[in-house]
Amino acid sequence: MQAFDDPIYVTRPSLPPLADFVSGLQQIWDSRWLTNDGPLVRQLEDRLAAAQGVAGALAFCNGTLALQIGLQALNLSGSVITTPFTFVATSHALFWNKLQPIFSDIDPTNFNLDPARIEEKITPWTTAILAVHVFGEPCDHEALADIASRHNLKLIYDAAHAFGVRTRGQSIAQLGDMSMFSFHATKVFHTFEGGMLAFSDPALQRRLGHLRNFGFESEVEVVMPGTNAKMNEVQALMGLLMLDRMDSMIGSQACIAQRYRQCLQDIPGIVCSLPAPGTEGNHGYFSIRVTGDFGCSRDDLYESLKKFNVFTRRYFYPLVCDHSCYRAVTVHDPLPVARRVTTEVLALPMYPELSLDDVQRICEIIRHIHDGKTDNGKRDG
Ligand code: T4K
Repeated sequence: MQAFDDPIYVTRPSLPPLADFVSGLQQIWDSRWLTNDGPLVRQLEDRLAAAQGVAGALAFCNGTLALQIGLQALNLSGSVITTPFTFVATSHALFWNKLQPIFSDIDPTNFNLDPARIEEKITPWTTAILAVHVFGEPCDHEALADIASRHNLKLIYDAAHAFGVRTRGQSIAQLGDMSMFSFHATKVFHTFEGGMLAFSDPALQRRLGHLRNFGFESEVEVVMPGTNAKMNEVQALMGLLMLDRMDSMIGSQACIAQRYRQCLQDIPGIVCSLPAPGTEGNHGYFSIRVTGDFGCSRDDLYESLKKFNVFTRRYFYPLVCDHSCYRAVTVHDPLPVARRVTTEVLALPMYPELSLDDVQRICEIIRHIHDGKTDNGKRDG
C-alpha cells in the first residue's frame, strides 16, 4: 500500500479566491479603518445575527476570549458543570473567571455531556452548565434546558465546532443563554482567528461590548476593567468572503462524510459517528471510534497512518481533567464513558478540498492496517 506523496492533515483551511481578498484589502487600505468596531466587523456581525436568527452576535479576536468574556458577562460564581471531553479552552475560560469546573460524564453516542449525570453534581454553589456541541453534534438541549431551569442555572454552549449547524429546524445559536463559536483557521467557517458570541438577551450586548473593548463607554469614561478582544477588519473581510462560500463548503464536506461512511462500514472495529435525526450538520469533523475488533488500538492506528503520510488527530485526548494543570481539581465522577471514549476516538482528515478519491484511499489504508493486524492479513499473506 503506497503512502501519499504529500501529507494529508486532519484539516486544511478553505480560502476564498485571492483576488477577492485583495480587492477587499484595497477597501481597507482606502478607508484606513483597521480595527475598533470598523465597518466590516459591523457588517459581519449583522449578517451573522440575521443568518443565525439571534438578537445579538458579537465578533471577537478568537473563540477562547469570546467564551471567557461571555462567562464574565453572565456574572457567574462558584462552580460550573462541564465536560472533560473537549478542547482545553473550554475549561480555561472557566479558570480565567475563577470558576471551579465540575467534570461530568458524557453520552457515548454523541460525546456530549450526559444530562442524566448532571443533577447529582448540583450544589448550592453551582451557577451554570457549560456544555460543548462536540464535533458540531448538538447536545440534548431539551434535557439540559430542563435541568438548568429547574435549578436556576445559566446554560452556556461552547459551540466552537458548530457554526452553521441546525437542529430540528432551528439554528444551534438560538439554544441556551449564550453560545460561543470559534472562527479559527481549522474550522468550517473561519476568519484566520476569530470567534463569536450569540445570545438572546439584548441587555447583554452593552456589557459584552464593554468587556471586549477595555470597558469604554465613551471617549472619557471606562465603566469596567474590560480587556481587548476585538476582531479587526482583515479578519472580518475574510469572514464576509467565507460566508458566501458556506453552503458549498458544507455540501462538499457532507459528500466526504458520506464517502467515509460507505468505505469504512464493513471494517471490523471501526465505528463511524452518525448525526442525530433532525440535525443539519456542518460536517466540520469526521470522527471514528476504534474498538477492540479492529486488531490494534486507536493510538496504534494513529501512528500507523502517519507512515502513510496521513496525520489524524486524537481529539480529545487526554481528557481535560487529566492535563497537569487541572490535576489539582477534584473529580468526583469516575467518568467511565469519557475515559473509554478518549482512548477510542480519532478525527480523520476533513476539509472541503479533500478529494473523494483521497477519502477512499485513506479508508483503504485503514483497511490495510486492520488486515495487517488480524487474521485477514495472515490469510492473504
Ligand atoms: N472550544 C472548543 C471545543 C474548541 O475546539 C476550541 C478550539 C476552542 C474552544 C477555542 O477556540 P479558538 O480560541 O481556537 O477560536 C486546533 C485549533 O487551534 C483550535 O481552534 C481547535 N479548537 C482545536 C480543536 O484544534 P490544534 O492544536 O489541533 O491545531 P493545529 O495547529 O495542530 O492544526 C491542526 C491541523 O490543521 C494541522 O495539522 C495542519 C492544519 N492547519 C492548521 C492551521 C492552524 C493548516 O493546514 N493551516 C493552519 O493555518 O488546535
